[in-house]
Amino acid sequence: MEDSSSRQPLCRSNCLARSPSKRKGGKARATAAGERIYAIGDIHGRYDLLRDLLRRIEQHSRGLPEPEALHVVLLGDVIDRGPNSAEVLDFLWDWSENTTGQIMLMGNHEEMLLRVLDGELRLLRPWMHVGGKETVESFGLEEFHRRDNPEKFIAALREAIPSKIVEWLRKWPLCAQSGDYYFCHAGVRPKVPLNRQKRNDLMWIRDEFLNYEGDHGAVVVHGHSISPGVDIRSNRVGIDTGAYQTGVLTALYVEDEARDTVATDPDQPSEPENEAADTEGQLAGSLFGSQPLLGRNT
Ligand SMILES: [Mn+2]
Repeated sequence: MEDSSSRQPLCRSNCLARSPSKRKGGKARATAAGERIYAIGDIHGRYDLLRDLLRRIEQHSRGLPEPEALHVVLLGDVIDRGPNSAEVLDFLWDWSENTTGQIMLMGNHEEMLLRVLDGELRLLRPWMHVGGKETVESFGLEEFHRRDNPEKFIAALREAIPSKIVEWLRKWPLCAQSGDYYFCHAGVRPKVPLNRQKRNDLMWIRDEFLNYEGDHGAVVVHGHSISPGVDIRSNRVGIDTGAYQTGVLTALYVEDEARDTVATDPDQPSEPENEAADTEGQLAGSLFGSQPLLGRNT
């Protein structure tokens, strides 16, 4: 069977692949025709929640008619703070190798890691304090202390993180768009066209974006700023529900004019359907093997 999701790719790197559909006053916002999208908020090293949420997404998607194209968009900050960043990256790498249709967007935490690896010594200590400590520990290193030699530490970090992962991380795009929906990690600068947004704003912006009530040209689906539940506004939808602390990792489902949320429940973790197959190292195969969530591998 032909892979329809790779035939109709969501915009990846230049944010220009699809222009918003024409809307006449009051018409509901819609994705590009036939695109089913699940956008996932900040995972922050919670491998357990990522697996749980993907099971729920698969179930949600199975309950709907077969889509023309299916995408999972990760809104960045997959690492730091939580305990299992190495596993998260390893899983996402395997998943990307085995199926198509997922899009990982760069968050400010991925950027910090890359800048540290590129030798930005002054970032080391601040990064440790915002969750870099947990990431380096997940790769088997001890956190960086003031007394440590930063060059040596970075050399050890370069050894610890597989270079294929680092080179792949560097390629993560900053945004994606489908119809009236625009996806990025932090948000956009108000009054600047979506195709002229700056890298720094897309990954770091907060109040100027969060407090702006005007139209951005598309509904911006973002993470980065934690809200107690899905933060639905007319011009944006925030889905960072603070997973690393709350145990609630949230996904927004959009397809044509439909919208829904799928989230983990800290009181009721979802159970793997096939415990034996659902073990480390077989993730992509077991989750999506018989009934792939993303793409149809031939
Ligand atoms: Mn962030």
